[in-house]
Amino acid sequence: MTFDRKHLLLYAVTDRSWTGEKTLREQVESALKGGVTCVQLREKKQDPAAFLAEAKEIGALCRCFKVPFLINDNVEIALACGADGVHVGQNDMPVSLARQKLGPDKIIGVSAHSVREALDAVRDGADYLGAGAVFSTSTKTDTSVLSLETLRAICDAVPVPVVAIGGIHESNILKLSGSHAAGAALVSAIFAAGDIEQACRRLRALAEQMVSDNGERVLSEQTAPDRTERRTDL
Ligand code: 3NM
Repeated sequence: MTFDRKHLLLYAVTDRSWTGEKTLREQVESALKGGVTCVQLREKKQDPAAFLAEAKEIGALCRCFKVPFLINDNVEIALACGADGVHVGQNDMPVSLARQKLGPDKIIGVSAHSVREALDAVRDGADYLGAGAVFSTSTKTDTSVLSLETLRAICDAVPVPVVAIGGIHESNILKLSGSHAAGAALVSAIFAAGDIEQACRRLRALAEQMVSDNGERVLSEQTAPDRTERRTDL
């Protein structure tokens, strides 16, 4: 799949905390129907066999909707299930090793909390960055809140798109307007919602409004160097 900044517009990161009445697969299907543009399967406790079976099932669903499907932090599962790529954190597999294992065509996203981490990730082969937490969140406890100035500095420092993450809900997503983020990544605002499909429809409209302020940045990215030649001067 050819990766584009538009895929970061409304990015769903899974969490099975709110499954029960519905399976995670059903919840992801509702999110896809509601208009999410990327899905990351994030499993921290699942045993490998169950993780792989679920990844195959949810990956097939994402393919039907032509939405990129990424695996959090597990390159082996990503390769085994034919995912479009992975997302790695600063304490996960090094980006250069993930790139080596996945080859040049898979998507690699990397979490970055500062301009330095962002530049290092791009140098090592990241296709996009996740920057956060942009607001306080109880979904991930080992993260701290970035200022909106830092988010914008990260977006402006790198030649790849950046998705904002952490504590983003319908009530605050428009505060990211003008940050130059390509979109918003959300966990609880999607998976804890009573009606996931409707929540995603509303979030999608708000995300579109949020990025419509970023016209200048998109134009300058279009004139950026060819991304197939990985930058080594960062
Ligand atoms: N990564 P919610 S914050 C998975 O700061 C994740 O890098 C973060 O969950 C980071 O949308 C986060 O429910 C959790 O706040 C985001």
